[in-house]
Amino acid sequence: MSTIALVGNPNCGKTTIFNALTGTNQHVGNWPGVTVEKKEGKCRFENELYQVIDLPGTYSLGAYSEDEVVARDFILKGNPDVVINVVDATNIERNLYLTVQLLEMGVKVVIALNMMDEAEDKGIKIDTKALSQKLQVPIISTVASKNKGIDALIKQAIDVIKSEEAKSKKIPYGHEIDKEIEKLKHLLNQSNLNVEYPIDWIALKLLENDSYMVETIKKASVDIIENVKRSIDNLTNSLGIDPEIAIVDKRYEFIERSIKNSIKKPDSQVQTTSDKIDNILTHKWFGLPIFALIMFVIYQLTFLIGEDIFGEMVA
Ligand SMILES: Nc1nc2c(ncn2[C@@H]2O[C@H](COP(=O)(O)OP(=O)(O)OP(=O)(O)O)[C@@H](O)[C@H]2O)c(=O)[nH]1
Ligand SMILES: [Mg+2]
Repeated sequence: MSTIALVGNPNCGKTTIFNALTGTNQHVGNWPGVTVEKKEGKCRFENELYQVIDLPGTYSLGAYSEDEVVARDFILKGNPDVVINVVDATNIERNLYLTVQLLEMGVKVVIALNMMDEAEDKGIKIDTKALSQKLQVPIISTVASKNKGIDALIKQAIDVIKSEEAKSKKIPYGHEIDKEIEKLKHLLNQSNLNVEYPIDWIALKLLENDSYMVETIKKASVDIIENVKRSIDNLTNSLGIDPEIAIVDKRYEFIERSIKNSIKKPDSQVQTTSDKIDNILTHKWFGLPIFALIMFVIYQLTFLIGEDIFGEMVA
């Protein structure tokens, strides 16, 4: 049975999509060794069953929090056949940081661009076709809370499962970092390591000084880790900053370029009805008189209603 994993930032709608896909056919437990909740379920599409896993919300795939480690370990070791990356359309730049990391890992990804109703309310316009071309990932717009787009999403995910192997995406990190990546790749290729991750990604993670990757490679070759340290020192000297930070910057630059022509935000934020009411109620001059008026009306009502009830009781 093929496995579909739901991955995304906290609160972007993963569980809502999970529920829409699996209905009552789900099971909640814990991930081994941690207190993080594990949700698994089954989804039937065109008479075939798929296993669906709802992973904890995470902004990144480093090794900093339990949630991050659970999500990342499942993607690396659980070998999902496709990852549905749920992206909050109202906060696309921040959400795409995780997307970029998934693409770098070389997993098969479909983006569920969720909260499209809220994005529309806020006047955010997204050209999903252009964005999909830039990122080279299929994108399906969804409003999970209203069950919109869910069928199209599962269909797309299955198409991707059946498509050819995914390749890890290369983001340009600039000449200096790219050069060190190439050096490390060469070393990794020569040492015939028995690890199943893409070589580009291993080299990148080593330069990021990622604790999990450093430990994994150290077991196979201490020599490579010595070379990594040298590469990091070289880069810190030439870039003037820690390569880990430089890599984060480059990912954000890539995101900026990708969304430049596909997302339009309103010049001034569109005001929702609740914003408009807030503006009147908290106005510098009218705020207090309105407050006094409301209190007066409540006071009068209390007596009017009170008199009616008690008046009748006494009578
Ligand atoms: N307006 C709107 N609300 C949504 C949409 N999808 C989900 N929500 C709401 O957003 C909130 C968070 O949704 P969840 O599905 O719990 O999000 P999550 O990603 O599982 O959150 P964590 O597990 O905490 O990371 C809930 O109140 C949902 O009803 C959507 O497309 N539009
Ligand atoms: Mg959830």
